Amino acid sequence: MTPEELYRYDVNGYLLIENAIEPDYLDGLNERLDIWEEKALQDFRALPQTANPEVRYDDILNQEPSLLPLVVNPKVLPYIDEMVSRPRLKSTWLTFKWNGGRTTFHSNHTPSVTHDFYHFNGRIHHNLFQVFYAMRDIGPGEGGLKVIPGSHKANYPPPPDETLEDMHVEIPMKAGSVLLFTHDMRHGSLNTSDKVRRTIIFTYCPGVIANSFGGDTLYQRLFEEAPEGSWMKYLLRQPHGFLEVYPKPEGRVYTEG
Ligand SMILES: O=C(O)CCC(=O)C(=O)O
Repeated sequence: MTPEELYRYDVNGYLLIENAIEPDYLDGLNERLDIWEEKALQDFRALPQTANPEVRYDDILNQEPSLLPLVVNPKVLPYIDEMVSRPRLKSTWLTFKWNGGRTTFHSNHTPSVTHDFYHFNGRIHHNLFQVFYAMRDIGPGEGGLKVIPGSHKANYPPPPDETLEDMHVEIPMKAGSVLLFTHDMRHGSLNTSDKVRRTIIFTYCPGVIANSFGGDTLYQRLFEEAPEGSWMKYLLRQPHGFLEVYPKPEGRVYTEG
């Protein structure tokens, strides 16, 4: 990361990177996601009227093989390597948000939760690093993430979110861009448009942290299929709650700023 990126990320808690997915790959992914969106529409129609108009498919990586290259996306890997100690992939999900679809504001900072912890100890460390891809343009009001920049370093617990609206910064995104952020930063979203928001979200964590669900073998099949010594294999390995001895791929993939 460049010194400017490090400064911005550390102070704000997020960084937006455009053109993070090559146009041909993005088109191919979106063809696959069209099929998922048809299914999501059926699932959405089956929701009770009072439900949040959102459909989310967890563990999407094991269900949609076209997403596999995103695990080691060369535009994102340097940031993972630099800001997550001995990283591994924890969660993957696909979400569609229709008009009114929302994620209520949350974060785990103040009081902080160990699995979420952002801290600085000679370098940035995350226990939960979010990689949030826009699969189509997300314009203002179309459900882009709203954040409170810097709130990952807050010292007081947040007051009710409706009192903080003037602090919310909405982040519109172009299709194929990615928003990197610490889950310690307060964030939420609301789609007030008639466009369906389509996003893929991956979470990376240090190797000592377990998966939220699916157990330690969540990615075992993909791990076994990945080439020996590759970043793919490394990021798909099982968590190890104590001293981790699994060899990290040689060399850093980022350039020191
Ligand atoms: O889908 C959203 O708008 C929110 C995503 C989120 O809360 C997260 O990535 O932690």
